[in-house]
Amino acid sequence: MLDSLRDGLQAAVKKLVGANTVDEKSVKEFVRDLQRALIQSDVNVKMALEVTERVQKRALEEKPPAGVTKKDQVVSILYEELARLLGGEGGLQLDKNRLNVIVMLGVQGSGKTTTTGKLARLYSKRGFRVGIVAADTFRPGAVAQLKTLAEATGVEIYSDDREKNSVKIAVAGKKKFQGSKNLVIIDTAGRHKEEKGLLQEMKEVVKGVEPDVTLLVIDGTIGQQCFSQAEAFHRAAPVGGIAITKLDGAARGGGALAAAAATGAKVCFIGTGERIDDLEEFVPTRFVGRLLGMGDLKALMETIRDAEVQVDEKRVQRMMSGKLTMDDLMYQFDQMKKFGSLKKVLEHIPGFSGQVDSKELDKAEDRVKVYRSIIQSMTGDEKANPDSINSSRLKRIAKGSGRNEKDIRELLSRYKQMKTLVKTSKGRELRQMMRRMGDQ
Ligand SMILES: Nc1nc2c(ncn2[C@@H]2O[C@H](COP(=O)(O)OP(=O)(O)OP(=O)(O)O)[C@@H](O)[C@H]2O)c(=O)[nH]1
Ligand SMILES: [Mg+2]
Repeated sequence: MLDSLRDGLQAAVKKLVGANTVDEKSVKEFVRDLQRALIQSDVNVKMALEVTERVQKRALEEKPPAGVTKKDQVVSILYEELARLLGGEGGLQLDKNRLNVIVMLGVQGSGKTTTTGKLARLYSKRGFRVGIVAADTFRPGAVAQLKTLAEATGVEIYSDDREKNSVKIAVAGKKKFQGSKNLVIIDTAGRHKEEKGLLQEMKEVVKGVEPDVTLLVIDGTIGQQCFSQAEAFHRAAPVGGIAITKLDGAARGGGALAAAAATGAKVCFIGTGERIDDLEEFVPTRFVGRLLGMGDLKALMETIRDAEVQVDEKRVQRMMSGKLTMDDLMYQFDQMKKFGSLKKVLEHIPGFSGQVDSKELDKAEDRVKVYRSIIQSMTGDEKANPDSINSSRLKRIAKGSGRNEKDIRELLSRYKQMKTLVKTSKGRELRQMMRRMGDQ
């Protein structure tokens, strides 16, 4: 999907990551590469410049959060800005407890009928009772095409071969499914004797059925022309959402997506192939993540934010006074885990520098699980004063936690190590250490 854009962006990232240092020169070069990749994908020139200027400004001005390298930060800025360019999160807000009506709009061949079938499949899988309505009375074969799709998805279809008025069919279809279904999708005509007639018919269908969503279907291969097409439809009937089809291999897909988002209407779905399952809800962060060969950006961003370890000042003060409890130790382990999971995420991302031995991390996490269960079996007094744990207490804790005594001795020795570290370190060093604990 969107191969050329993906290749262009990935090449730019690779070059940045391969550079010795990230300085003004390499950032500017990175930004030029990005511009080229976006424009080649038919992203409107003005938009491409705007987004890359923001990337450049932020890359030069913002400091990376603790534990994140400059390169990683610049790449994550790119993710954020691209996702922002592509608008908010897609999908539709539907309520299973009532009848939801979707009317499909779009010019001929854009993919309305196919997308109707795909949506029927998607929402049936999610437990909706779906009915589809064949309100395209213009194109011969339209009803048969939809019937085949209805069969493939196992949803009920309403059609009326004798009725030539599409508004009447749409209204009758909605009425028929009222009560028995909770989602009705109405497929309309894309062809008409004249364009004005098509827009007029749409207006009437929308007026007649009062849909919850008018979903405009646009062929993604037209690139940035999406913008004017969406605007023309929006004037005729307010567009509630956009589905962009044929993004599989569409060289101009990047432009189509950006232009559609620029109309202010939400891109809800993207079609990525001719098969019935080739439809997905459009989630810009996830999409951009995939473009760059990584997972969901949002998840990554959250992990990065989580990993910006906040040093708990009260805790530092107490520990400085020589009082170190088992809870403090657990707190440290938890901080380590945050860093660990961040590194694990980063590790899967080409271009990110996380050189992590994930087996080691897993092992460390397993140990922390063991320690946690041991600490849970301690009394309040034992947790506050671990030095009071003698051999009979040790036996009791082992029994209570289901762990062996060796594990408990190991935990106690980690506690002692930590205590020695705290004793010998100064306040500033301790804060540093708490921040960096897992970063080794
Ligand atoms: N590759 C690819 N082809 C698609 C996609 N969506 C639709 N198509 C194809 O595009 C062609 C037109 O799709 P239709 O669903 O018939 O379009 P329509 O908007 O209903 O067309 P009219 O009924 O004539 O207005 C078909 O050959 C579909 O298989 C997609 O996401 N990817
Ligand atoms: Mg059709």
